[in-house]
Amino acid sequence: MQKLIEVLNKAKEKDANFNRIFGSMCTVPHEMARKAYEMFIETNLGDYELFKGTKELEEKAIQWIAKLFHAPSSYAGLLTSGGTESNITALWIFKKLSGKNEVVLPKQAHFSFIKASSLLDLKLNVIECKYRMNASDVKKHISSSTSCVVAIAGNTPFGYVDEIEEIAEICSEENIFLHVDAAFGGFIIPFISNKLIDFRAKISSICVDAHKMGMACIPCGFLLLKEKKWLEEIRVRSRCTHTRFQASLLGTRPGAAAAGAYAVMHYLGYKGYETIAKKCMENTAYMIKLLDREGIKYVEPELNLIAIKTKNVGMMVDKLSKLNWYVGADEENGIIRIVIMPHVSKEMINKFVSDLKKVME
Ligand code: 0PR
Repeated sequence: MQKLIEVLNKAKEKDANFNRIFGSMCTVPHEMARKAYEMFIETNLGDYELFKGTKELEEKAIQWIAKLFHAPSSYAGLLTSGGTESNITALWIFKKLSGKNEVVLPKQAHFSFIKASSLLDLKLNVIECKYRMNASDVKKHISSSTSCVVAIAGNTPFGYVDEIEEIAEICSEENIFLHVDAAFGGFIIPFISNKLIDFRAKISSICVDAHKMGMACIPCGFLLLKEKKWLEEIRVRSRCTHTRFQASLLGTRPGAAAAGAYAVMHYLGYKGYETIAKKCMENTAYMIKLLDREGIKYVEPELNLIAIKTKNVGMMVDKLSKLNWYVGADEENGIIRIVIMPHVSKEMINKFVSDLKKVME
C-alpha cells in the first residue's frame, strides 16, 4: 500500500498546480463540497431507490438552482456530469419533441454541440458573430426545419452573453425551443448583472455547471427544463435497477457529486456566491489595469474572462508553459484565454502579467 501511495504522490506531482492555472473554467473545489463528496463516494443516483437520502440531496440541489433561475412550477431538473452532457441532453429532448433536426447557434458555441450534432445527427446552422449573437440574426436563420436555438450566457472564448431576452422573445413567437448554455456564466451572471438569462425570459431550458464557478467537485452540472413532461421523451425502462426507470444520458451517476453540490450551495448561499463573483470581477478589473499599463491588447471583458489578442497564439502558449503558466489557446480567434476563477489571486496576476510582458516582447 505504501508503495502505491508513493506512485500516486509521484503522479500528482506531475499535475499542474492551480496557482499556475489561468486557462481553466474549473477551480479548487470548496472544502465543504469536498467533505460531502467523500461522505457519499459510494452512492449511485442511477439506482436511487437504494440511496434515498442522496436522492433527496440531489432534489434539494436542483431546487436551489431552480430558484436561482426562476424556474416555473412545471420544471424538471437533472444533475449531470457537466455542460457537455447537459447540452447533448437538451438537444436530444428538443429533437424528439419537434421532430426536426436543425439547430441554430452562434459561432462561439462550445464544441459539445459538435459532439451533439454527430451523436444525434443534427445539422448545425451556425451564425457568424464576433463576440455575441444578436436577436435579428437569429430571426433570419430560423426556418421550418429548426428544432431549437442555442444561446450562450458566457461563451467559451470571450465570456460574452448573447441577447438572450430578445432571442427568447423571437423563439417564443416562432414556437421554437430555446436552450441557454450557462455552463460557465450561470454561477456568476445572476450575482453581478441584471441581464435576464433565465426563465423570466421565455427560455425552454438552461444548463449551469457547479464544477465551474459553483466550486463543487468534478463532475457536476445541472440541466433545467421548463416542462417536467419533456423528460418522458428520454425515459427508458431500466431493468434490474430498483428505480425501474431512468431519464438521463448516464446510467450510473455519482451521488457524491449531488452531495458535494448540495453542501457547498447551502454553505455559501446566494450571498456567498455573490461575494465570490464580485471578487473575481474585481480581480479581472485589476488584471485589465496591469494589461493597460503594459500596453497589452485584449477584448473588453464582460465576465471574469479576458481574451488577450496575439498574432501568434501557439508560440505564446508554448513560451508561457515553459514558465509553468497554463492558459487557453484559441488560434481561430487569435487569442489566449485567461479565466479569473476563484483560485486566482492578485499576487498570481502580478507574477503572470510580468512574465506575459516578457514573452510578448
Ligand atoms: N458550455 C460552455 C459555455 C463551456 O465553456 C463548456 C466548457 C461546456 C459547455 C462544456 O462543459 P464540460 O466540459 O463541463 O462538459 N468550457 C471549458 C472549455 O472547454 C471547459 C474547460 C475546463 C477547459 C477546464 C479547460 C479546463 O482546464 O474551454
